Amino acid sequence: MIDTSKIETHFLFGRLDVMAIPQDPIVWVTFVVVALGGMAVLGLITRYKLWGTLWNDWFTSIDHKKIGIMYMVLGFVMLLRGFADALLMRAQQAFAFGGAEGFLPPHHYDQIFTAHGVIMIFFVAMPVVTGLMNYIVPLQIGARDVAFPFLNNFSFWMTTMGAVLLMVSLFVGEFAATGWLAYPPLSGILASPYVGVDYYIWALQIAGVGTLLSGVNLIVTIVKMRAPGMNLMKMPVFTWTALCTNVLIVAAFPVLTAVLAMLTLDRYLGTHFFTNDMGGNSMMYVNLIWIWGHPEVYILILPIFGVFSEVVSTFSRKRLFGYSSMVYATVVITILSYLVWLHHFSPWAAVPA
Ligand SMILES: [Cu+2]
Repeated sequence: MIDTSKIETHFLFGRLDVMAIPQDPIVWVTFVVVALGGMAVLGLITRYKLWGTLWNDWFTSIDHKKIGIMYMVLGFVMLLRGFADALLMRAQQAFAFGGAEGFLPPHHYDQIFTAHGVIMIFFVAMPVVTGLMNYIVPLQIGARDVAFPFLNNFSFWMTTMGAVLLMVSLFVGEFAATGWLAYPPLSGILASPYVGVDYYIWALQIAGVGTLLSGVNLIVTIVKMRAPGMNLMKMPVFTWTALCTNVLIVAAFPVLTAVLAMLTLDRYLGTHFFTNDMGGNSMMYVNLIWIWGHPEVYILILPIFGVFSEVVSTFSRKRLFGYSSMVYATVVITILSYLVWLHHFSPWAAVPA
């Protein structure tokens, strides 16, 4: 039994203390640059009196096109962070070549490595794909908006808050140093006692629920709000891939929510879902996370397949070749993606595909 009372917690700050302010000059420089850049942006918004527009026409908008654009902006902003992480990793590998230590201590490198994976999947690829579906699907089916426009805005802000939480971890505390899927026992309280994995859990939990809600929203939109006469086999192929993607989201994301909740219980209350003793089994985590994780790969790629199909047929000015076999193939991928998660259990299991 893990004695969780040994872990010091403080009122309001939980496990954060003075040591939460990073001791690393790389992080200080980043903080100064981010603070100056942030103030410059806020200054420009004030200078050009854009606060009203930003709040009324964008942040609180329930228009599917504007929410779609905000999703894609979020994705591209986070791409900058993910790209910076990639540069740091590659630079470290170049400097640390042949026995040299390089400029990043191992613990810091592991955080960058983890943050890069989490950012690229959850806060770059997902927002860009979700944004694209939000923008395009109602137009393709002739609907005025999605089925639940307010929920759409709420989903966007859930995803954004997850990204904000992840960004805060850069300057307060640390991020997980566990790899992007945080396998226990490494992500358990004994191997990772500090706040990194907690940031990981809450950022993904919040963003994951946002994604689930947006999945429900788009399924209802596609099923219930098509223009009269547009039966399923007349739907544009991008809408088909969007439908399959959102079915995958609604089936897979609750598993992510549950597995993260169990990891939370293990860490906070000393339960033993994934510990190596007391009846726990860390392989259960690996199974559950990949039952979400393999479909996740298809959540990201199916809409892009749809984009390829639409773009090629549009610019070659021909009807899409083999529309119905394309649709059936997409539906079969949707089902098959639930049956093959075991291929992630090989020794090179970190390969995310
Ligand atoms: Cu896979």
